[in-house]
Amino acid sequence: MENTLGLEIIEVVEQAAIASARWMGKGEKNIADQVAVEAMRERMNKIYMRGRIVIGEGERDDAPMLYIGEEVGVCTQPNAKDFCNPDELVEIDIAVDPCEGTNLVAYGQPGSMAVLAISEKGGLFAAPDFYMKKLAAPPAAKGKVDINKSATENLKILAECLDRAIEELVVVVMKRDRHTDLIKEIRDAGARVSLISDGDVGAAISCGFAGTNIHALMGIGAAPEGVISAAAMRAMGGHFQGQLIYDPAVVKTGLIGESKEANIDRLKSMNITDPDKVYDAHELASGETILFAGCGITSGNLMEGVRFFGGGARTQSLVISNQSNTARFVDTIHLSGKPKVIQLH
Ligand code: VTB
Repeated sequence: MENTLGLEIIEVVEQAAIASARWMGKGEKNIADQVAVEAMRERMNKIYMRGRIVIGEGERDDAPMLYIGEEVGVCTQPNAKDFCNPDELVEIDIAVDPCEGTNLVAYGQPGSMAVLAISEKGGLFAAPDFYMKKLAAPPAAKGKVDINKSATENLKILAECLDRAIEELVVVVMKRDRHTDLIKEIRDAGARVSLISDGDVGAAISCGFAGTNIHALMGIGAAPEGVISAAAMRAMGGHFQGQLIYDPAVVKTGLIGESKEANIDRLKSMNITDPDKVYDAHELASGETILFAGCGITSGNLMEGVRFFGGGARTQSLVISNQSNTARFVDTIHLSGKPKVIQLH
């Protein structure tokens, strides 16, 4: 599954990023998202595959495109029998976030990306639309830091694993009221906090790469995106743990259902009987084959954003594969008309 898909999914995230980047800085987060969804779906439906969205834009009734359960790919289309042999094709599950960090795009802020993760059927955790407490850290700290431990303890472990002083560590936390105590604890422990307004997927994945100057992601973000982060971290051997947050009182901002009790019932109906379970990357992305792809919309720690030039655009993407054990940065020049001069620098 990996060979052709690995290349095609680059184009899927590139197209979403380019479409969204046209709305950068225009203060229209819904449009920036919508055009990314449309572009991602259109390119995805040209891939010779039998795909199913397991994490997407929402339930079918709320989201017309890339909704949970939507079938995507050439071989799921009504006339597929004419050119696909369904028996030969592996069914794949796909988690998408065509515009991760819609506010970032709308306000021209760094760190937004078009992202997706792919595995064989059943290989990605179909996370409910709740929140998730997350801990991401570099490969050297994998299995050593633990979301059940305090931030202070984890920072000590992280400093040891990375062979540096706590004061040298940078922890990314989303700027939210729910993180007031966490931010204080990290600062009291001696580490430095990088506050972001949105976009914790990019922050989580940045922990997997040396040289980003990000050593951990801590705090509560959205659960579905947690699965995409976990897929990337699983594929590159980084640390990722997530725990569902179903109590609206813990989140403080954002809507997660009517009450804690109603949310527990909803989880039960999804066969999640232990709502407090801590999931590691291998449980959130359990498939044998895991592929992650992301393309910068606005520039961030990992990738450049989309840059338009007369006659085209230039993008930077990242594809991570647990099969080839590669994290591949792809720099692409997209020519929309007749090429004039390709500017290399
Ligand atoms: C967003 C977004 C993140 O979580 O903040 C969201 O920026 C949920 O948090 O990247 P709020 O409801 O408090 O805004 C993410 O989407 C992903 O985890």
